[in-house]
Amino acid sequence: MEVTVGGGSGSLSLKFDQASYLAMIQENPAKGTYVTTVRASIVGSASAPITYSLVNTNDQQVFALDTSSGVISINNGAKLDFEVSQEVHVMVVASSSNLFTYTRLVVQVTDINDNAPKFAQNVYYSSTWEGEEGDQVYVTQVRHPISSVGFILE
Ligand SMILES: [Ca+2]
Ligand SMILES: [Ca+2]
Repeated sequence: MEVTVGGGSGSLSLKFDQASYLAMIQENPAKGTYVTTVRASIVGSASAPITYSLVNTNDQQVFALDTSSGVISINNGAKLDFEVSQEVHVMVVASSSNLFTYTRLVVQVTDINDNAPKFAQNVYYSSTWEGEEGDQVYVTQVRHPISSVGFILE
């Protein structure tokens, strides 16, 4: 995506290094966690300073952006919840004098086991036999919606 605005800049245009950016982040990241760095440059000859900003597609302030370096980090990581959404899209704008362009950052949220297991029944019955080989006897397996939990009787 390349946008040239205004008549004063001749053939100059502003362009992001990538058409879109992709980052993978574990859910519930800590504030300050690095996400990615976006970078745009002026195509032509000018070397004017470039300012970056986020387009607020939501008001949750999930991400923070350094307006001069293009470094994107986590501001409010509690909103990145794998169980709610596995992918978040953010629009980033670069501008320099009367030039601007934008790109898309796609953040893929990866799962961590952050939910306490919920048991489907209150009591589990299981039996073992005396004289079982080895010191560990596998008793039963309890399933909860996300993963299965095994219990070892020692
Ligand atoms: Ca979660
Ligand atoms: Ca999870």
